[in-house]
Amino acid sequence: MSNSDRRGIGKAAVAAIVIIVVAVGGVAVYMIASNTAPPNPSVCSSSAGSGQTPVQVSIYSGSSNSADPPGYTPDSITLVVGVNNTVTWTNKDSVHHTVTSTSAPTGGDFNSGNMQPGAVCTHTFMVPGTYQYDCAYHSWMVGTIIVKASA
Ligand SMILES: [Cu+2]
Repeated sequence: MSNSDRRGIGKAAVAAIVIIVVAVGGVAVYMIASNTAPPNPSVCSSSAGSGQTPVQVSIYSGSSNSADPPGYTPDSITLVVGVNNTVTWTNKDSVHHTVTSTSAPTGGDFNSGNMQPGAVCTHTFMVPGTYQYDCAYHSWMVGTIIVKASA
């Protein structure tokens, strides 16, 4: 093999490495951008309302699949202020999700921010009304909460 042949192989190898680095970097940037951009600050807390056991909502395994909606179970719940007005969502899926209100009574908007796999978000609802929420990453994930004033 001549010296000029060796130089040609070296340039091809460098070009291949550059292409691989750019491709991998592009995928990494896309994954970060699509997974870590929640729209609002998180309202999650770790504590329930006074003496309450939170109502449990599961973000089940496979909820990121658009063929397996609605992504939350139960997807519709009714709460009464002072009785059971605290909800805990648990991300049991293998990808990131959010719990983000799309429709809420005035002052009632809520957002979990990014929830990584295994993450838990607890929120206490104080404003009566009807709430709709979705996942900021998966538009087919939708849930409804009805909050009633204390009796
Ligand atoms: Cu999601």
